[in-house]
Amino acid sequence: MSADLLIVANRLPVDRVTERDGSRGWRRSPGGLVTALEPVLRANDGTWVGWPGLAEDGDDEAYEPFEDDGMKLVPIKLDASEVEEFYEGFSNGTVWPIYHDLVAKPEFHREWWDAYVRVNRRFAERAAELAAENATVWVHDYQLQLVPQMLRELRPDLLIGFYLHIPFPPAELFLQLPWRRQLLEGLLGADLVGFQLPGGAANFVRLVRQRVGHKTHKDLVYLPDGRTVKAAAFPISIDAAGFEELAAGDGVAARVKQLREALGNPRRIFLGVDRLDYTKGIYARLRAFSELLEDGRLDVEDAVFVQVAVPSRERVEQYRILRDDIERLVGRVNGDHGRIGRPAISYLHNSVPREEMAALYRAADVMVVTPYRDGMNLVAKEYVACRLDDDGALVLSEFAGAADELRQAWLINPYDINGMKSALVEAAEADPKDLSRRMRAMRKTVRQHDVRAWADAFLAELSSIAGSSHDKQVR
Ligand code: ADQ
Repeated sequence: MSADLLIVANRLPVDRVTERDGSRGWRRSPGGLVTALEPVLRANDGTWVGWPGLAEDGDDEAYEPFEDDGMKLVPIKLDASEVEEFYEGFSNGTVWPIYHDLVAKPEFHREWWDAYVRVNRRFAERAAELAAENATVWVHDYQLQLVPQMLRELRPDLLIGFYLHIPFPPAELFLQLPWRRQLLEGLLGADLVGFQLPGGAANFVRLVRQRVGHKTHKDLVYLPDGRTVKAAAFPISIDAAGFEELAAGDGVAARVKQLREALGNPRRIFLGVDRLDYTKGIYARLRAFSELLEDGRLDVEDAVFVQVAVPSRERVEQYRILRDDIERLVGRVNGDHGRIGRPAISYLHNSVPREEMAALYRAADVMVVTPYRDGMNLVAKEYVACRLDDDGALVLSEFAGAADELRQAWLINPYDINGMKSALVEAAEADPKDLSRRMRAMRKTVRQHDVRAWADAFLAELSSIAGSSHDKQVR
């Protein structure tokens, strides 16, 4: 196998599953990244390298390269201690909280770092084996920040792009990392380092200048070996047309009606949809809603909050604590404010199929997206894409990357509970003309900047680097 385009990501676009009859199979993960990269992968006869999402199960066949629906996939094996130390540990217990403004306390363990280096090397070595001469390799996200440098050492002929899906923090936070220099040098192995927002790219370039000592000019870093690395923003998006089509389906319209009825036909449905993560601000938003009921500014007879939380990182202690806190709050609010058959908060701890998600988006009058920090937040964009009638209100945290584009949302500071409460009431009571003006503008933005445009922009920038005379010399 020899690929001209390689995608390297922590997860494969399919999950290893056990069927009812006990046989093992693969199930396509429905995420936007797969939708975005699939056409690019096909057009370039590309290959995707990633972990299938379970600790090594002894079934070696599961780790052979295979094809799924025309996509070439190469699984990488992690054993149970690597899942614990590389994935749950360094990736999600150290990097994730530091890169999200220290919303939770990061932990630093040298053995977690050792596992991170080891697993990054495994990904790099596999990519080096698979890539054709002068191929393009696109490495994704915070779990694999060392891969660009490791890969470049093994294969200097390759064109290497890296994209970070989460925020890149300011120096004050990043500098806490005992391995800060190694991480910066890891990323500098790429020709192009992509971020969600220009602020992330600027933080990175400043750190490289101050801490690694390389010369920089605007978004460029000049390395002593003559190579140039570009750092730039490529805000990710969704398959907007796909969501519109889904939302327009007959089944979805019928389901919207059922949902409203099941909720007691309230005048206003508020909706939250998130991975159950402490960065998403789920607890504070539910508290804001419950205070509105207490204050009498909302009434349980005509307002309900639907919160769908998809289980996430359940073996990490902070996530278990968060789940307990949220579920205790939901119980208390429903106990205090609900009526028989009329809970104030309708809470699901579950993953929801795509059609059901579209129905929920269409049923919701106010979408509430309140992360303390979020690289982009695709849920906000999905809601907008599904509002086919240009109605509905979006309440959106200023600290989500999406706030840069969705300026017509009710933008809030998630730390300011009173401000959030006012925005929820204003959004729920807004004049339909105002709603329609805002939603039309946001829908236009999401349609114009969809996930295809995102992938095309990144890869076009990367190949223009390949074409620049400076890099030709180096290669
Ligand atoms: P996430 O932190 O996972 O992504 P987000 O961008 O909102 O956050 O994407 C979540 C995805 O999961 C959405 O497509 C949503 O539809 C889906 N989802 C959420 N709850 C679900 C449920 N209960 N059932 C089924 N699906 C559900 C990371 C970064 C983000 C960045 C993305 C993409 O943290 O900031 O936007 O990557 O780069």
